[in-house]
Amino acid sequence: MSKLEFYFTPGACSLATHIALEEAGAKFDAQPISLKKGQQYTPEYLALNPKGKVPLLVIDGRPLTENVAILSWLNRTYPQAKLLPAGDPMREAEALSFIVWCTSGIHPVMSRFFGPQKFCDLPDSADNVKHLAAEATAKNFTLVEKMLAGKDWLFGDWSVADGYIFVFWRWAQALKLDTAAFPNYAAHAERMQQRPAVQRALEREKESQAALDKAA
Ligand SMILES: N[C@@H](CCC(=O)N[C@@H](CS)C(=O)NCC(=O)O)C(=O)O
Repeated sequence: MSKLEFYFTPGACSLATHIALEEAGAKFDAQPISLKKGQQYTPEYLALNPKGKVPLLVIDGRPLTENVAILSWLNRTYPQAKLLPAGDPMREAEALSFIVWCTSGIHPVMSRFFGPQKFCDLPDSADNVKHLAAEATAKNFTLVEKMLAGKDWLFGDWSVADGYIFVFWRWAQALKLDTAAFPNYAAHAERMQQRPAVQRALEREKESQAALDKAA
């Protein structure tokens, strides 16, 4: 088996990969870094990931970035875990299409809440950036809500697509967005929290956050 080093930040989008690692039963060294403290910009980290982002999975010394690429690699490396739908290429492609939308459609919109000044640096524009982000997020969540109607999981059995949308649900709660219109999505988040692999990932993220806060 490959030696895996997983760089992540508690609560960040790297949770999608963190959950998949746990669901796959992978053995890995957890390497939490603090984005708040700028640890993504240290020379050591940039040597591994010049983009200065999490997640990063170093596989036998070779760095792999981008959630979608890492999730695809995990799916192929741990086929027994069925991280993407197996046996039906179209179904697998649909799930892949969905996680690409997570990374390119949902995530960038929600990023506006966390750094509005990166999207518009005109004076007093932050509230407007966030207002527009809230509208666009509600549209995205409406699509997710419809996809979850009458289903436990997005693509039949649990897949990494479910892990990915859980990240955004948690962000919405942390941001105190109004999510009352999304009961299917809320129930999905409840189901996610019942999964032992998800509980392990969340527990490690909690402990890692405490350690990062404590460190100088
Ligand atoms: N498309 C990338 C996005 C990675 C990304 O934007 N990660 C954020 C955390 S959610 C980050 O590391 N931000 C640090 C920064 O921009 O300084 C992926 O899905 O892996």
